Amino acid sequence: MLQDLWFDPAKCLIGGEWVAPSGGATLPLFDPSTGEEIGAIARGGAADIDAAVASATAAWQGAWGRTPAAERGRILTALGRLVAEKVDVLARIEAADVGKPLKQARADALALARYLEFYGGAADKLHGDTIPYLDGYTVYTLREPHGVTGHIVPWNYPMQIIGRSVGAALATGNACVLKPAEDACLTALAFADLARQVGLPEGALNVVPGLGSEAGAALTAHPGVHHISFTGSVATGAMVQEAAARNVVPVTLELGGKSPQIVFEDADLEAALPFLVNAGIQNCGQTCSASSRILVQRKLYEQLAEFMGARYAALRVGRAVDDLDAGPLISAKQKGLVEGFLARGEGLEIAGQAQLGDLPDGGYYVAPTLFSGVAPDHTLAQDEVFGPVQVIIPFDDEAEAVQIANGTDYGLVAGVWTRDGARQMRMAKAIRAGQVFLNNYGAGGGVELPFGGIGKSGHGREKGFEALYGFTTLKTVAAFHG
Ligand code: TXE
Repeated sequence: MLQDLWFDPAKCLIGGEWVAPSGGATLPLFDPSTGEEIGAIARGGAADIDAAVASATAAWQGAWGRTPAAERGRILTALGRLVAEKVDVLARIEAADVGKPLKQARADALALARYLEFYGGAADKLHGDTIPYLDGYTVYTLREPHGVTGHIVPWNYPMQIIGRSVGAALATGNACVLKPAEDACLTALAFADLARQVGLPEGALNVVPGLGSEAGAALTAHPGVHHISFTGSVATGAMVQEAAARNVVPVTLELGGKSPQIVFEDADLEAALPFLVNAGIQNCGQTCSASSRILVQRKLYEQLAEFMGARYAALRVGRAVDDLDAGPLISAKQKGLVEGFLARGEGLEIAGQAQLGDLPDGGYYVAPTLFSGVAPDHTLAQDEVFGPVQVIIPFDDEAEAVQIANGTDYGLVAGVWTRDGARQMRMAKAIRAGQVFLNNYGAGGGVELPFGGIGKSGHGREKGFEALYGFTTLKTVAAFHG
């Protein structure tokens, strides 16, 4: 087992206590960098979810529900500080668990700390309105927590996604049941234990690791859960929404994308180039907002393909601890999925590809690959690969750029590179996406910036103040006093 762990990951954290899952079952834990089995995690099931929901209900109706907003904020702020102190250990745990290069894992831990700082500060600044109404009435609104919130988190950015979802839910007074991904539950458990250490009341945050089809399905179908936030695949997101619909429970879905960066011939190429490649290979391409399509105005096409191709050829891939440009993928399953896409790219021109050096045989590595001249309707230009694979697509004019950019089922984010201010404004309006970046991509991932998709990228908004609205329900109070 990993040296850095100070807890037993074969247990769940329910009601402030470490408890073995009811059947005592475990799942194997693999190091993606080597493929070696390095331990075991809890395989929680329906009975554990029942216990976690009961404990969250008691917290929401009890100590946590009575905690004033300012005090909730203080607890989250203290938790953010503790996370920041533990950045190195959290990064090492994450790197071993998900194969992320250490620097990127560290950035995730710092982002988690920043979410807690932001939502800690916001907790006592969310309020309702007074509404002018008929003579003799005073009308006001109250923003109240949903109650028990369920959080189903994927494996690609566990710490960041926990920060944006659990952070906002706790800030608004909800009690949470968190089901981390079976491939990445260690930092979720670590986080919940740190929360306990700073005095989060028992039951306010419960973590039940396990399979999606068992613990995940039990959580989404549970009648005691009042809101579900899910990040993952489109297919699973649809199942989550169906299950929640049976209990008429609201859901927030973040389901990834096929996000473009659109490069016009007047773009500042020097500024754009690092973003064009990094946004495709960060976290080995396993990023919901990865930019997997590069749309280039035809005049620049050859030059850009050459520049980007050279960057690809220089990329270094290694174990998480080697801390290079890219690590392994999360799992053998994900490696198989990405290799399937690469096979479907056979016959296409490869503008650049990283060389895999001397890597552990069992690790889940694939060579980052850039395809050029890809038709907009090709599977590589339509479907989410979730691996270090980008395509370059040429276009002639603005109208065609918009048509290609909007021509997938997804709509999460997009980047536009042009010096023409009027065109920037037109493109920002024309693109169907939850976030549009003008002359940048990702805007540094700011926790303040509302984030979410349209179309198959999902619905609802996370991050920023917007998330606080999503984790509350609005009550209107109309008082008649004559
Ligand atoms: O996703 P799943 P997987 C996409 C990406 C990737 C593909 C498959 O394209 O290649 O999904 O990844 C839980 N009820 N994204 O199989 O199944 C599961 O335990 C409730 C994009 O890992 O969606 C995990 O915690 N929960 C994405 C979470 O859902 C269930 C991030 C995600 O797993 C469940 C990850 C069920 N029936 C993958 N089945 C993004 N938007 O960033 C599974 N889960």
